Amino acid sequence: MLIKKPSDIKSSEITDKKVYLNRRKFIAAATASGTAIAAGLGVSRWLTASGETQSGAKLEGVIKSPFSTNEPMTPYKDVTNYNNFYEFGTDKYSPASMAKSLKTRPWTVAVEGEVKRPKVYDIDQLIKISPLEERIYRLRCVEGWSMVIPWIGFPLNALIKLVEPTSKAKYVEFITLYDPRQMPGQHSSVLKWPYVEGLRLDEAMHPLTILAVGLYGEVLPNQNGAPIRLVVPWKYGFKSIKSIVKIRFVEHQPITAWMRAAPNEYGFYSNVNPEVDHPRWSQARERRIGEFRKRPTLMFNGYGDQVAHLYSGMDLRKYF
Ligand SMILES: Nc1nc2c(c(=O)[nH]1)N[C@H]1C(S)=C(S)[C@@H](COP(=O)(O)O)O[C@H]1N2
Ligand SMILES: [Mo]
Repeated sequence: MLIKKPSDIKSSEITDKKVYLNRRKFIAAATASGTAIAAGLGVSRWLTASGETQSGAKLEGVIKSPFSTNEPMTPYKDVTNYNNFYEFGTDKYSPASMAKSLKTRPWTVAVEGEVKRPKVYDIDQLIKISPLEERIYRLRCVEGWSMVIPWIGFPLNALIKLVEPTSKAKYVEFITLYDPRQMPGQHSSVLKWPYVEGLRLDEAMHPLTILAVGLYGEVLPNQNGAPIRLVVPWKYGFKSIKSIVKIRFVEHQPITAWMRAAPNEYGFYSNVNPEVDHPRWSQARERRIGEFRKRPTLMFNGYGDQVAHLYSGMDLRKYF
């Protein structure tokens, strides 16, 4: 099985987070108030005395998933400081600081459209519909880099079963918060806002598709898409839409933010495929963050055994 036994975990993976947090503690200790707070509380709580719902709070009772990879995880500091989140700027380093001001409570997710039980879920209610699982997945960005991230979340299909799609529901559309006062990148016209993504209903129902609410044992940092984001590990990273406020079941294929911006470069499916290049660069290889030498990109990002059947008979050059 793919479940990681404690003996399989490299000590570098275990120490990385501690070392990083100690460094953060050290920085905080430079300010008077930081010192007092850092002294009394556990590493993941000291930043956020206000409790469970804040980024950095520890998530309890998380079960390990058999769908996890046993590859070494990307260091916490890279996962949380090298981000694509255009609502907070187009460079990789700005979301870590710019997204601090995003208010993730109160937060609701409206589930609507072609479903028998449409509902506006409060985020704290939504998190409880299914047991939280740790899923260590590869994430392959269309730009040519990749990471291995220990997400915490639950299968999207748990939510889909609750709302009961009608026979007309063929696709699922996901929509990010639109609030330019909180998301200054939305003043720029680099994309048409809000960010929109979509999946075919069978892709959305696939057991690998999750809604993530945490990573590395903690509530999701804002820059990673708090309070709730999609993770579809066999597709390019941009399909994994962040900070979702609406999930809509529809009859027709949604037009996603990236298709709208550059339809010849970003298709609806966007399955990781080393044989179909991006018009402006090859997708044959990738750089795993933290590694020097490039490695070959795997078909469906290495999840082919689980997902290839979804696309049997489809021309993946046409449906890219
Ligand atoms: N709303 C929104 N979601 C988004 C993006 C974005 O700019 N806005 N960037 C996407 C891209 S290109 C990638 S690679 C992943 C990055 O996720 P991470 O920063 O948690 O690694 O988020 C995706 N989700
Ligand atoms: Mo990406």
